[in-house]
Amino acid sequence: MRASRILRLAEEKGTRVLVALDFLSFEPLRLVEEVEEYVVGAKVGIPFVLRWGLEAFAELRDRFGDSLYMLCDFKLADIPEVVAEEVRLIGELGFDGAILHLYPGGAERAARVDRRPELFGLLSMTHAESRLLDLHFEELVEMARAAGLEGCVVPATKPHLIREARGRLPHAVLLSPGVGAQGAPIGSAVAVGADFEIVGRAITSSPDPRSAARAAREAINRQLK
Ligand code: NUP
Repeated sequence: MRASRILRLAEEKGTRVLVALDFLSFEPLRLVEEVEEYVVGAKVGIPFVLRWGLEAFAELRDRFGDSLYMLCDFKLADIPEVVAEEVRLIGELGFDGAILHLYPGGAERAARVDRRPELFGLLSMTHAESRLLDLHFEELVEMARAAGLEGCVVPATKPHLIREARGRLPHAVLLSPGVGAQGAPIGSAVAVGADFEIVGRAITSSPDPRSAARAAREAINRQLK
């Protein structure tokens, strides 16, 4: 199943950038206001919630929910019943999508939650030490496919895995972090088959996040031509 809202917004706005709101050079509403025109969505993770609170997410959702895809990145990993409850609550909060670990049992159970957000399974991680996941890459791909998840997260720092995921999951929406601050060039993940690039510090730690977001959008769009 293809995640629909993020693809529709990407078409309308002409951008494949998802901004990750972990390290912010301004307070959240101000930062998102600066970059809103150039990004398809915003990724909210545990650092955001611990620093700014869920109230800050609610403000973002109320203000930008129509023009931005709201992605929750808590990397869910628990017993299936708890992951299912987490997914349900994340949907109730107004997130469009959620990232989860592909632990056996959890993905299948989460996918059966009624009126749930779209789900993205983590196939690998960007940092070099993440070898355990990579040893099981094929099994994780199969788990995401069998559970019918809308998409997966694949690292821009490991382009061969993006190519492999694209080949094995032709209909999945592939989100790719690891560009910019973590070293992969912005645009390099879509060049090998990712649908979206998750860009954090290259935008959010910049003194001029608006220009950085515009530059990221352009670097990615050049690769799509
Ligand atoms: O493997 C992953 N690597 C990664 O960096 C999976 C992720 N979800 N992320 C997230 O992407 C990470 O939590 C952060 O929010 C973002 C990358 O941020 P930056 O390195 O561009 O600042």
